[in-house]
Amino acid sequence: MDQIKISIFAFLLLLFQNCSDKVVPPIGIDPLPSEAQLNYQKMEYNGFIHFNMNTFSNMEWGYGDEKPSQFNPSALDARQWARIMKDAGMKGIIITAKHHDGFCLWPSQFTEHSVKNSPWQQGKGDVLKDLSEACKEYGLKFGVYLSPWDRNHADYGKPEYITYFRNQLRELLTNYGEIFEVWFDGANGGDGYYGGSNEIRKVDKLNYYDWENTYKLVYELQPNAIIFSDAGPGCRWIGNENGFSYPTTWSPLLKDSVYGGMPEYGEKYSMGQENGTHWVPGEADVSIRPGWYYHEYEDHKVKSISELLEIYYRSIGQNSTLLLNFPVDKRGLIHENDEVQVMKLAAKIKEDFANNLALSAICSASNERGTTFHASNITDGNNETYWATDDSIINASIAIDFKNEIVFNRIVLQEYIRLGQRIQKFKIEAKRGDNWETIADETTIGYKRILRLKDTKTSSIRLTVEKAKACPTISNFEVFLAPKLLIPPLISRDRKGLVNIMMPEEGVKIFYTLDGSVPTTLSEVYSGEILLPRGGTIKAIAEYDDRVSEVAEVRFDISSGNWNIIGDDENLIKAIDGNPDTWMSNKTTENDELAINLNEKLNLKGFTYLPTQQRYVTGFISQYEFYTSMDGKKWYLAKKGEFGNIENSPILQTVNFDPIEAKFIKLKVIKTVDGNPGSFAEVGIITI
Ligand code: FUL
Repeated sequence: MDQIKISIFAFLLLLFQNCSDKVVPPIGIDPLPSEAQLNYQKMEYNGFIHFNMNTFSNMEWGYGDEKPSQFNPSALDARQWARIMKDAGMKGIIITAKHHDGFCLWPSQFTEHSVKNSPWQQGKGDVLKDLSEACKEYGLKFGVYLSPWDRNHADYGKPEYITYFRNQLRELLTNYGEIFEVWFDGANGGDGYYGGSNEIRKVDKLNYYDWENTYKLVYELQPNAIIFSDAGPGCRWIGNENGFSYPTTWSPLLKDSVYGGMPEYGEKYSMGQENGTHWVPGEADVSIRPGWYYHEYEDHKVKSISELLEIYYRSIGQNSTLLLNFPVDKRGLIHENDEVQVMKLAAKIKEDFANNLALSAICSASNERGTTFHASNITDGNNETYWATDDSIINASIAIDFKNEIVFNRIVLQEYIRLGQRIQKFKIEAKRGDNWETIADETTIGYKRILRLKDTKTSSIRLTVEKAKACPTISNFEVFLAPKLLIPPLISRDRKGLVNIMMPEEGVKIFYTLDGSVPTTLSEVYSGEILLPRGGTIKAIAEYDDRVSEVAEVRFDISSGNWNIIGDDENLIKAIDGNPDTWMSNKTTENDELAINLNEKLNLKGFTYLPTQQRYVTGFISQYEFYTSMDGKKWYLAKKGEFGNIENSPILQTVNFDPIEAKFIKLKVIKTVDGNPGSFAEVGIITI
């Protein structure tokens, strides 16, 4: 009888162990995300809007002495912003309710420095109301940027300002429905108007704002809001304004060592820490143009599809959310150029992730935690199910077997972050014949990691976790073959006349012509050896797998290889080095000119001038005189004139004149837009 009892007991114990094995999930590894943070990370891609007084004062950081009368958009339409962002695939929008200059886009009852005293809608308008309603209509979440620094307010730097700041916060978080993110910028203190004091005010960034109590207010009014700052607590700045996070990016942060605006943040903390104490995921912010605010002179500088795609893969693909900024223009609209580019990105993302090759594959793992956390959870399209191993098993592999050989170049991985970010090191192998070949050696995964790999043919892919804080938990494993990005190739030429054609992606072929005809796949293949020192027209296409790009066309004149600049400043050469990203300017506006010895007699028909292309503009030449000479002593005025719209459109300026023979040229600055010495990125001649 006892025997039977023991057997029944043993049987029940076994049954219990088996059952518990099936249902007991791994325990979470601290720090863990909150529900609100999980929802926020799932949003992945959001839009930022910088639109405020700076849009009208043409500044990036207004001083604070601007007048409400300056704010007057002619055709503001927040529904256009929401439509574009929705179509682009974004999930939420954050707007600069108040930037450092202190002007408020809503009719705050605590200041006169707001839309209520502007001509826009006779002072009856409220941009936040318009946008929050548009967001609702388009199914987007809504967030606000409220600058802690206020260069307009008389009390900035004193305790009274904190009350003002919180009063404003209360208005924003009470009157516009649900707010998903509250953005507190790290730029704090400096010179400003401050109610007419016009002085420098420094604050103790660590203590002045008493952030803990401000956060309390936010959570009291909007319990699910994510608070952004360098130190979180909801999400953190990624440490640069390029939109790039890091191949190793941790969501945990040593939060208590960080405060907003600390100088060493970018280098020391922005990538998160393996031993971080709080869950504060990274948010990568970047503008679609060089500036955060609209400047007509950047209409030609909207980021290209290759730049935007790079940002996408280096932010969302590296365990952070992406916040892409649109500088809304003076009309109150997202500019046409910006819309075109962001929609190109949307189309490319769709194309890259169109067909998940892992969906019909068979998964197997070196270890599975009971039967609940089995291998095929990683390909079931459900992020709430995941593969996990037994607690004691950290080094484990999971393989995906395709029925036939496939070709792929992207892998998407996701950890089940509800249980913490665990993986510290992993590798990916592809099966070639009977061997496994390592194709990637990486560190973190986190919420999402996207690997861009070479086109690889295989019948099976294996992920091996080599180091983790605890047993791995992986919810998603996707495999794609992203088509090559086929944009018109970028053509440039150096001083010596050597043409460079950039391949947008490895494996893409470039075909070109020099006789003016349209290139086809039967034209010459570019291999890096085209010399055009005497000029010519080059047309090129990119090709991959029988698909071709649009044609790129560039016309070059005589290159500057034999020229000398007159003068001994070593920077002068930057004006003729063939690189539009380098530039020079003279030290003063006195005798502000650039003279060049062409070292041969040429029949000149005109000249070209490109001002600096740097983000911070200076010395755009608006009035010039152009001289020629045969001996460098006697100069003849070939042309004088204006670069009419250079302030707004600093692109290559081309000037033609009646042909004249010359060995020397001189471009003399008569006037620049800002009164600074002229900036010369490139000067060229026209002979053809
Ligand atoms: C920075 C600000 O100073 C910029 O003007 C911009 O708002 C950017 C998003 O954050 O720190």
